[in-house]
Amino acid sequence: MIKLYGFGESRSFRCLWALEETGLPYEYITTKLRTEAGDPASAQHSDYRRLNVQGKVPTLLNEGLVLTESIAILYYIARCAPESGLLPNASMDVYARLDELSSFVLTELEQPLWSKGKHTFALPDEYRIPQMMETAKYEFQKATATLDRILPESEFAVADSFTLVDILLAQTFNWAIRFNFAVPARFLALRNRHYRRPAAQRALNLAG
Ligand SMILES: N[C@@H](CCC(=O)N[C@@H](CS)C(=O)NCC(=O)O)C(=O)O
Repeated sequence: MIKLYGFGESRSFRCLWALEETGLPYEYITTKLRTEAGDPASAQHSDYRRLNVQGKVPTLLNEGLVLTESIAILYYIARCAPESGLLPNASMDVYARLDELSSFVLTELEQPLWSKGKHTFALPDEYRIPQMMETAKYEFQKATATLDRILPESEFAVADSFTLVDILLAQTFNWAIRFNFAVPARFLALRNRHYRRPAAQRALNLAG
């Protein structure tokens, strides 16, 4: 059975939500961030770091397979449950668009959010640059303005149905809200629309 190690509404939430969308059987293991390595539930514990060298979440295990990148885990879950439509049965062009948007989320949209996280709590004190916050706000504003131009004004990002890129977009805007970034009304609505899905609500309950 699939095991997913995760923490709260961090990037692991993408994967937890996807599992809930599919109905696949799985076990969710809360893995605490920023706790002492001696805590057996800590992402810094030596047992966990044997699975995930960086001591980060998420990690997915399934029958000897170990995956430690949220996007790879999302695609894997989607491929384990083709009937979920998280990866739609669609044309090459639709797939290419889905890949492009996934890449945009990871390389453009979430980077300023992660910059804020790194320079607020994740990096050692001596490597934090307070001025980074203004840069992060500027970069996020640029990324959302771009997305506003490239994302169609439809219910779903691609293929007229809910896919993994909708999870990625909604979870990333949720992250932006939690980190007090200025999220345009259109993307607040996107986040709210997709978070109303029963699978998202179940995942929120599990994530705690
Ligand atoms: N590229 C990885 C990044 C994973 C990552 O950085 N996870 C964060 C939580 S969102 C983490 O575990 N950070 C460790 C910490 O903050 O101590 C992915 O997308 O899965």
